[in-house]
Amino acid sequence: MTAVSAVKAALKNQAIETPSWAYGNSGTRFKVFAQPGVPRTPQEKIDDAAKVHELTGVAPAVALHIPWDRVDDYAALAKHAEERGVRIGAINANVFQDDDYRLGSVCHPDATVRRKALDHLLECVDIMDATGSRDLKLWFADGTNYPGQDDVRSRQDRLAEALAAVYERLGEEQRMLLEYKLFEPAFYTTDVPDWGTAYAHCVKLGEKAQVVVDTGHHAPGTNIEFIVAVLLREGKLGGFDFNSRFYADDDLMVGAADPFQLFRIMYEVVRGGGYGPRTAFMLDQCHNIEPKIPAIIRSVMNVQEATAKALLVDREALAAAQAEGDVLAANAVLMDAYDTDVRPLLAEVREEMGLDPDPVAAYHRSGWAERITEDRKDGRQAGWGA
Ligand code: LRH
Ligand code: MN
Ligand code: MN
Repeated sequence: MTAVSAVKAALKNQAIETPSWAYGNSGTRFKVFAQPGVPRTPQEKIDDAAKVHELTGVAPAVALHIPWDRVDDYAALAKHAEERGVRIGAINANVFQDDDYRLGSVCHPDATVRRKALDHLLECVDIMDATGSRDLKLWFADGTNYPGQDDVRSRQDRLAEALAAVYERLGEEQRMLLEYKLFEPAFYTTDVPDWGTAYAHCVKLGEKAQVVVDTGHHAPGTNIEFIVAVLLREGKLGGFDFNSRFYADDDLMVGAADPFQLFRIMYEVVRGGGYGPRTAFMLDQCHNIEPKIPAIIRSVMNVQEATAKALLVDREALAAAQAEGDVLAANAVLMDAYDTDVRPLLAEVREEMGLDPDPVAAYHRSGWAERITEDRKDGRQAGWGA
């Protein structure tokens, strides 16, 4: 039986990274619903992220998206974060929001566009240097819409060339996290559609290149925990973009659609030795209709709950049942952990960390929502893509 004290210690050390873009306005392609108090600047996004960390104790980093979080002085931005008790997490490159990228970015048939995209990726590494960020997260919207539109294999060559140039530029402690996505915005081929493609590129590049699993980027029914197990076994799991999906890349709160899947993923993480700082546990979500900060707090708590359950799995009993080929007993061990109500345990963990046992209630009592609504009345609210 896993000692509860060890489980608690592991939970106290958890680090979940929140995304700057989740604090800004977002929507679907049909409508962006503006919310009061939304940050106007990257600094204000960091302030909100710091509030989430203050209340949960386990969200010490905030991921940036460039150019959405473009500032003149990145070292000053990192200092702003540090002064508020958080640090800059992954730098997310953005080579998908420019007219030049209609036919792709690093896979584009025109070398001039490819160069422009590569320059942006290299600029992101400069930003990592300035902010102390460890991870460069690369997601490419590249792909084609129609059979014959472009040569699929040549596009892989162009991709490999760009990735190699970025890899070369990475510092000793820096990593490149390559994110895959089944489809969207490209509808016929996507240049990095699955973990196999991402893995193949990362293996060629070397140790500093790792795969990132966005939980919303798979076909329905995909066994994501299996992918996690395999990537960990190969030393190639760099991290997660956590969110929930019902249909496609819905970007809903992690653990909302399928908490059991999240538990299964976290179990493989724990089982495979991936529970630690080498795995970046990031959220990648958009809160279109619900209040953003409470939704992010809730998401952090959902990851904590899945993690607690994963840590509670009686691994000895599980191994014994598996060795005996006792299918039902083995399954029961896993389900016992999943069915445990870990909320009292997490409340205790928070109290031991000097936190309110109920971070959402603490947020509502804090007056932060009223304060930002008042303070941020003037100016342009940051939005997805702004
Ligand atoms: C792409 C994606 C990727 C982007 C983010 C905004 O769908 O998951 O991680 O950077 O959304
Ligand atoms: Mn993502
Ligand atoms: Mn996505």
